[in-house]
Amino acid sequence: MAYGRVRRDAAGARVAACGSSWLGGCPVCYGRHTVSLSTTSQTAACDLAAIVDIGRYPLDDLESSAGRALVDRCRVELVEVGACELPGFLRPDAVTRAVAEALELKPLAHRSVVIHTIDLRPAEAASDDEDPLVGGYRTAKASLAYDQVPTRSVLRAIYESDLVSRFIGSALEVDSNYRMADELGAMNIMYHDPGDELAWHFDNADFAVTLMLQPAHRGGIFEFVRMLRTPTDSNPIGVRRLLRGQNDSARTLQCEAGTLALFRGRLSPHRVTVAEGARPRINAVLSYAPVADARLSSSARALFYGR
Ligand SMILES: O=C(O)CCC(=O)C(=O)O
Repeated sequence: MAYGRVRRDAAGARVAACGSSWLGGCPVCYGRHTVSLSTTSQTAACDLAAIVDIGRYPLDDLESSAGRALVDRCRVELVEVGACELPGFLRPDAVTRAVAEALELKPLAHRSVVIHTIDLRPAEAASDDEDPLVGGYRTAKASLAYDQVPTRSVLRAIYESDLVSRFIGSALEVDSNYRMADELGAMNIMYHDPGDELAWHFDNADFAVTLMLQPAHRGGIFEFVRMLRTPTDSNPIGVRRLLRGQNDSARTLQCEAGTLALFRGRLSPHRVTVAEGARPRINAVLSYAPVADARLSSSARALFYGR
């Protein structure tokens, strides 16, 4: 995949796609863009620079040595660790705004408690004694669908940026990386109130991209076991051991507020431990696909969003 290009003015300074200097944000076009569900970028580089720490993470100049080093670091971590964390991806004031926006929207989120297998198939009931591979495990959370996230929000500006999509595609070494075309599932805000959790699961997609806005007061920790399966070995013995609590090789991601995390979840089981304390865990899940028109099935929509 080609790295992104940066524009320069006559003096050679870096300029945003809108043409103005992006350092310190763009006073000309910031906040005026309109966004809609589209595979076309709706976020100018100057808008992004006011939200993402472009100095630390040069998404607008991936061909530079710093940009190449960033992509290479992500690729190495994704192979060696199975996940990659970019702390401070979101600027602190953007985190504050995004949390305020998310808390205002929280009453609209769809709350679900689902019992499922580790392969995300519906299960009849939670069970301890039967084969853990067919047993049910509890996932409880509330999800805000993409069409409920307002047009001029911090999270839409990030998700609808081509620079972000291109960087994620480069880091994950995928040939084509499109924002998902699903009005509900493309990008979600997830809320974990006290007692909520995500049970161990393997994803249906190759990778997941999350952006932490507010960790739980206690708990709500992302845990994963790198490559417990391979494309040719579903490793039922190893998976049973994990579900019986006999695998102590799980790693955790720190996921401080503002951290972008990339994770290969199809072969590496992962969970989010029970959230505790008064402060809800809030993060965004950004969904991408190798094709331009990827959508959820109607059953998945009903399960995740209740409509
Ligand atoms: O909320 C998280 O940190 C993890 C989300 C997750 O497990 C997933 O998207 O598959």
